[in-house]
Amino acid sequence: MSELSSAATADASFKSGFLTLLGRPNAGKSSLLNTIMGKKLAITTSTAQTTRHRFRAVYTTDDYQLVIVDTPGVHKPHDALGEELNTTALKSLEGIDVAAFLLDAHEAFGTGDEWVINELSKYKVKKILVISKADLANEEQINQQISAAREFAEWDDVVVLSSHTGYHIDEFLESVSRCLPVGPLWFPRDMETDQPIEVLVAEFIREKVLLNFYDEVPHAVGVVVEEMDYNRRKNIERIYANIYVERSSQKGMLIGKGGAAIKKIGSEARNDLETLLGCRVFLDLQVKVRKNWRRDLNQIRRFGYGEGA
Ligand SMILES: Nc1nc2c(ncn2[C@@H]2O[C@H](COP(=O)(O)OP(=O)(O)OP(=O)(O)O)[C@@H](O)[C@H]2O)c(=O)[nH]1
Ligand SMILES: [Mg+2]
Repeated sequence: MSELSSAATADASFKSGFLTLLGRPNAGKSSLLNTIMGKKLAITTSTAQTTRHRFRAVYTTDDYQLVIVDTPGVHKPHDALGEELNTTALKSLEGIDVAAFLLDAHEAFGTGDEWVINELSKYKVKKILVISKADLANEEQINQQISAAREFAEWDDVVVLSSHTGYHIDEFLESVSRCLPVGPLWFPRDMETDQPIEVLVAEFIREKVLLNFYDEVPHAVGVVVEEMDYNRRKNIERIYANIYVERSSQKGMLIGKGGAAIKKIGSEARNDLETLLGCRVFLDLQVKVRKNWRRDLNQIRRFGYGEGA
């Protein structure tokens, strides 16, 4: 037994386990993860299919350790990328303790939600119904969502919350922790995510591309960090990354007139990266064309999205 786990199991009431966040694209899964963690680790945008990795964050208190698995939104797939994202999300239900199904309080309950709940019902896990974005809905809407979701499954608990205002976040964590089994500290207390730093950096860059261009290139964008080089004396991280798009017209758009667009993306990403890394950042971004990469499973995995991630 490792030192870490023996220290934790000395306390017989310490609990630990896995929570998967599941729901349709845009339901607010990554925002909930960030609010629980108290900082931005996962990227969030108002476009569907923002999350492409099965992203794990580790939340540790004096009483329990929770591994939170953020997943890509589950939806009817249109291409190989979509299928891969579904597989990634559903696979993360295997061997976990609790699943939270997020239902947007102000979006009408639809067949997409029904489909996700049916998938979820196939797994033997504790199930919490989360009505998200409570700040955007009234009581009647919220009650309608709860009744609709109750028609399709039995829920161990129901929590109405808002990641933006912090409403009922503590209640949600209490509810989850009640479902956790007694268990050891699996990860060091100060560990926050299992993602390599290159993946976080690539995701932060992709978020800025989506925020600036989501009408034009929503899902055609893939980002790969080629190199990161930290200079201790200058306390500066040099980051070289490629942004892949599917068509040369998209490349032109991302670069912009005289490079204005890519400069804007770069400076917005740099601000966030300096917070994430705690040092100055030099960011070199190149835009490249990789035709039809979303239909090519090998390419999707080379980017690190989906199943293999
Ligand atoms: N008003 C409000 N907006 C929210 C809340 N939580 C999330 N949002 C917004 O909803 C949008 C989607 O949030 P995400 O957290 O990216 O959703 P997601 O479920 O991770 O989406 P995918 O990764 O695409 O599946 C973003 O614009 C968020 O700012 C909330 O509590 N209140
Ligand atoms: Mg997400």
